[in-house]
Amino acid sequence: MIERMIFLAYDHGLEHGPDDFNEINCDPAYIIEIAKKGKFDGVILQKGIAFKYYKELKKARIPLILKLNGKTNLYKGEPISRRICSVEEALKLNASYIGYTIYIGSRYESVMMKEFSEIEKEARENNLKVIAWIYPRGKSVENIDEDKLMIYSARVGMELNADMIKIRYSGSKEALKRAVKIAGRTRILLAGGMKRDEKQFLNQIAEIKDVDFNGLAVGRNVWQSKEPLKLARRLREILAD
Ligand code: FBP
Repeated sequence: MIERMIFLAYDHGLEHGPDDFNEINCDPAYIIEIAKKGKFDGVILQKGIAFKYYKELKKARIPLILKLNGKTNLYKGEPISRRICSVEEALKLNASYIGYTIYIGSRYESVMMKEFSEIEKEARENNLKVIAWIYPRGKSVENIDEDKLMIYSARVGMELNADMIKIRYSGSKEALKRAVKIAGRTRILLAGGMKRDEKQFLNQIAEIKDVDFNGLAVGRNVWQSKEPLKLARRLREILAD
């Protein structure tokens, strides 16, 4: 049976800005509570929250996935996300995984790939696992079929020696099967995307549950929900089914 994980992503304050948050979910302590009570396999944070809420994280005993790069959405050029945190800091924070985003297809993909490969090497030397967010972005990929891009993303993560690859589901189950296959021994996680109607979101996961992907790294669909713990429970039930 395939091992499945569900990570709670909360790096949006940097990537999207405060518009993603309301008065409740803008509080990192609230998210750490959800991660704990919702039995998530880890929480994905940038270093600011990880350092400032270290005590809460430690108490909750939730594995930390520390993002080492990031950008804001104010910048509108060809996508690039540079390193803003080190493997050394990840070790100080007792992170279980480090995460890094690569925008494949961007004019700057080589910069991110090089940075990723240095980080990946350092992470391995320190027994840290590596999750690569592989997101096709930029002018060059504008007219390329979504399924093709998802499958290519999966292979890129594998070629770069990531332990897990976070990709966006294109909406085609057949393409997802191919992406899982093409990623070989590298595990596939699916991002959640924008907040959707909960039934619709859960139905989509239920439709693909028999594909051998390894889980979800989901953010907005959980912590923007009025009942995040209920949603988390349903997700776990569906994936374990
Ligand atoms: P969601 O489940 O909310 O989509 O989060 C997944 C994620 O990859 C986050 O880790 C990241 O902050 C965000 O999506 C990036 O979103 P965008 O597609 O706008 O770059």
